[in-house]
Amino acid sequence: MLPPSRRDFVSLALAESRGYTNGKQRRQSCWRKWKQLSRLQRSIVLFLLALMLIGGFALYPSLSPQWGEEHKEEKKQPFIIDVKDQGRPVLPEPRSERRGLRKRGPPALQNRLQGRGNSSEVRLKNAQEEEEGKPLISWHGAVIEAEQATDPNAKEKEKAVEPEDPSVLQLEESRLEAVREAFRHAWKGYKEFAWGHDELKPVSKSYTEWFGLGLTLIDALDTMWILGLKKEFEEAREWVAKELTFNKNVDVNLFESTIRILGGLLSTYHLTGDALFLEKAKDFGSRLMPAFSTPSKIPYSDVNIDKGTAHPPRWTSDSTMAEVTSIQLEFRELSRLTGDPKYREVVMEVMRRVHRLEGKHDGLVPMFINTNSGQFTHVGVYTLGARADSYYEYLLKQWIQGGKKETELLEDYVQAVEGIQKNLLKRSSPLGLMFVGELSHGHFSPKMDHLVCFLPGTLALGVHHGLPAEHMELARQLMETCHQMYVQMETGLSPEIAHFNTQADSIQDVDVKPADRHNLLRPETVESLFYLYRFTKDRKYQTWGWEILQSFNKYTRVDTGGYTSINNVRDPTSPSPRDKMESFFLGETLKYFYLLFSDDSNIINLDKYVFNTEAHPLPIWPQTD
Ligand code: DMJ
Repeated sequence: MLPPSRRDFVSLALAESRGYTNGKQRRQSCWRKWKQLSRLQRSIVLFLLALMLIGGFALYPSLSPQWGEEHKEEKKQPFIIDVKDQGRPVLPEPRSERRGLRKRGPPALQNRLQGRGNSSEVRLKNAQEEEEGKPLISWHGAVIEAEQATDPNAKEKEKAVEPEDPSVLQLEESRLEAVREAFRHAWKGYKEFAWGHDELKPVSKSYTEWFGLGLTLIDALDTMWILGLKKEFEEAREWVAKELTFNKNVDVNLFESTIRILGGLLSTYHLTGDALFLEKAKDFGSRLMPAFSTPSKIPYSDVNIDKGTAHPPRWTSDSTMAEVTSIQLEFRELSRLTGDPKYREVVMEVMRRVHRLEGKHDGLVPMFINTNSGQFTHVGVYTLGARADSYYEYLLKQWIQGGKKETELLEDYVQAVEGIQKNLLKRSSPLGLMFVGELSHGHFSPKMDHLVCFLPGTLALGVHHGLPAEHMELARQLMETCHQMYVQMETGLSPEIAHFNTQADSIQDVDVKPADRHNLLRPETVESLFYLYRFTKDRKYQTWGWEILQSFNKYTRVDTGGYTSINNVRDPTSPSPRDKMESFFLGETLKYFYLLFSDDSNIINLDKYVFNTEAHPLPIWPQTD
């Protein structure tokens, strides 16, 4: 028989191990156990407890600052907007990456760039990647949780491990070849009937002159390089070297010549490394400078590149908003390359003044600005279409070009998107398509220019660079709408302007007024399809683009060479050619088709390049600049 105390102990232990005890019993047993211990045993237990307590306190101070630091570190992470004392939000610099090697050489770039990356001076980490898990705070206080954001790389990562399906590769190559073939056909017409002139008239086999500077040829240079059309590129280079001169007594439009000529020369210089193009860009850029000699510093629309004189259009002293705010990427880049700040200074002065101007409506700008007073004119009319479109595009793109430091640009962009969401969006009937209308003195008009179809691509680009995920949702919906602007037409080609039906009993979403039925071979929808495909890898965007290319081939291709704009997208039996191939068909439309059909995200990597509004890629600046 065990002594009573031992019996108790055993029975308690058994009871505990079977899990029969309640809390009160457990407390009693502990007390009983404590009392059973000898004085020495109790002292040892107490001593050990005291030791543990002291150790705990001693360690605490060394742990606490570490916590503090960790939290500070978190706050310092890039892409979290740091709200400083003055209340002005400051976006910390993105992490600077090591300089990449310049990769230059002859065309057929797309073959040799596989897996190597494009020529670049900076390697920026994907913004989304860097900000993973970190909240982004909008200028208007909304906190955007990073996990809401789409991971633009997710599909690309999937793609990287996807085994190369031969039928997919074959389809890709056949579509790329179809674009090259379309380019060669267009080039054939230009070469035979318009060589060295501004635009081809493919039906009458002649040409038009706008500036008299070989506009189509210059606009198409980097497209040929990207498509790998070596022979054509070399012939064009030869013309630039031997024939192109800016010593000409001609008036050029500041905006159009900047985006097409200056932008085309600068991007070709970057892709090829050929100093000829930089020299030409310098010469041309310096001849545009007189446009900025105005009382308000808001440039005139036209410059005579020989006399060095500038003037507004004959009927007004206004310039259009898009024109004065969509020349910045090119002038800024020219300053960076030449080391001469004057180009950057004149265009940034325009941005500063526009930023400060009263008269915006929730971040939306009027279509005109006066070159004498520097004030907005025609206040009260707001559109994302003609005369305002690329103002919004360049806010975002300048911010990207400069390494995401110029917070006023981002602020204006984010506010403008909020303004679009608040004032310009409506749904059509019967399909419920989200479209961007116009506001005229408080009256909403369901009119949408095809030009507005740049917007899905720009929104998607913003999300890729860290902006709110809800912009991507809007981009997807607007992309669908732009697609419908094509498929609801009998030719499968979009009109220049669409009117959306909003009444519940409508039969078709898109209506077109007789004067708006033309198609100028514009790029905006194909451009946005390219961005949406690059970031989502959803193949439906390629399919939509492929259908558009088929329609261009069916209704706008001229047998003897070239493509023509048409008068009537609603009449497949008589689309009525307008006899003009705009330079942007080669500069933009065909280039974006090619990039859309390519699965190689390294052909013009969007973490290294930003496209100007004429589809000429310019480098995102290295962080040391
Ligand atoms: C091009 O010159 C540019 O894309 C510009 O931003 C808008 N108009 C044409 C293409 O439609």
